[in-house]
Amino acid sequence: MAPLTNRREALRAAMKAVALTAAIPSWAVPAPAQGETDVEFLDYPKTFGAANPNSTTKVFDIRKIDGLITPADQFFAITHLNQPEIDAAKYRLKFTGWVRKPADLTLDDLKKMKPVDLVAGYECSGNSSRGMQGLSSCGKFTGVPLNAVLKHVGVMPRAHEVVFFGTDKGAQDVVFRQQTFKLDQQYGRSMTLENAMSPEPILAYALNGEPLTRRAGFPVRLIMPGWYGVTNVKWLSEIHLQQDRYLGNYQARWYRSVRGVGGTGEDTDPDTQWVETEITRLQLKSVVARIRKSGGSHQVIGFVLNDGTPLKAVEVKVDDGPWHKATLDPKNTRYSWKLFTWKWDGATPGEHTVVSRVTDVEGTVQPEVAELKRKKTFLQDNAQHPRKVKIT
Ligand SMILES: Nc1nc2c(c(=O)[nH]1)N[C@H]1C(S)=C(S)[C@@H](COP(=O)(O)O)O[C@H]1N2
Ligand SMILES: [Mo]
Repeated sequence: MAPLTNRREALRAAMKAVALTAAIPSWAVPAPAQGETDVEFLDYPKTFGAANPNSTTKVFDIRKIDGLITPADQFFAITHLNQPEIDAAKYRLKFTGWVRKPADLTLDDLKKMKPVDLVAGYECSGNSSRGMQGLSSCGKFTGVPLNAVLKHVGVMPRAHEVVFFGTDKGAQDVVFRQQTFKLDQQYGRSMTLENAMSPEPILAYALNGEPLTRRAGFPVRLIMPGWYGVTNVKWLSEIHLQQDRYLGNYQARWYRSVRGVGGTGEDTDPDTQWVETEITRLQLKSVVARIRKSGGSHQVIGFVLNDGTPLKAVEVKVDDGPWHKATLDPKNTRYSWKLFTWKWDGATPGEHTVVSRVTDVEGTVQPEVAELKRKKTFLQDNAQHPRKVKIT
């Protein structure tokens, strides 16, 4: 990557070039001015982001946020099985099960249909303070609405469940009572027909105006805006319509949430109910991502992820001080991540804790860490995340 100063010069030049067009969200993160610096976060582990050749996980360093769109080469990635290399010319997307015309669509067939752009911000459901919130990104995807494609192939009345299979395949543990089978299975996820026919999901073939990279699921992937990343099946090979629920590994076992509800709050309380659910819609979350020093003032920048419900407020708190209302970037869209900023005046030198909290119009408030105490699987951790910073 180019040194920061060169990048800044390049950015400034780019900003001039695009003048008042909407290409760069200059509001939330204004063009860097002379003498602006990033405030140091003290909470990153030394090994953060270090390239591990054996890792199939790629994190996005959220301290680098400089606009709504994450560059494709910095986009986070999770790969559970292999990363298929697919020849676009030979690519076929199969439609099977309760469809009127079982079909094999080519990439060109899809590209001939009316395209839509969708800015979608999402995170892996395993994203949390443990990984410095680095399993999240936001991009502009281009593709065709899933409902248009399903209408094209024709949905039979028997179909209630839509299953999406990736080309990737690998041995997965299938536990049945005392037995564990190691079975070769494709990556698969499903949703109800009603969700699949809603206007939102798309079969995407481009990210930020370029064909998907291999890591991002070339040539075609599902994007379900407002849902956790696990739904966004990459290297899509087959869409299968069936009558009954699909219980594949990544739908019903590896990814699920288990939390205690009711009773006194103790696990042993007989009134506790253990609620087990699938991983679908993004739980309301906000994170402080970057802090910039400009003259005597500081700008706190962060993002919100959620299911698209309009937001009521984002607030920021320093140490034990009061909550201050942050400002949302007018360029945010319903399913983008929502950037916010708050001007921190009078920051004193030394170490501080900075935390954000988001509330939506339904009255849902982002929980504190302690409120998620009864959640057993670490997924869907949307707790407030106090950040440690050093003001110089
Ligand atoms: N085919 C396939 N699709 C997949 C996965 C996978 O392992 N195989 N990982 C999922 C998970 S768990 C996440 S969080 C997202 C990550 O999307 P990204 O790699 O584009 O960031 O992809 C999802 N789609
Ligand atoms: Mo994930």
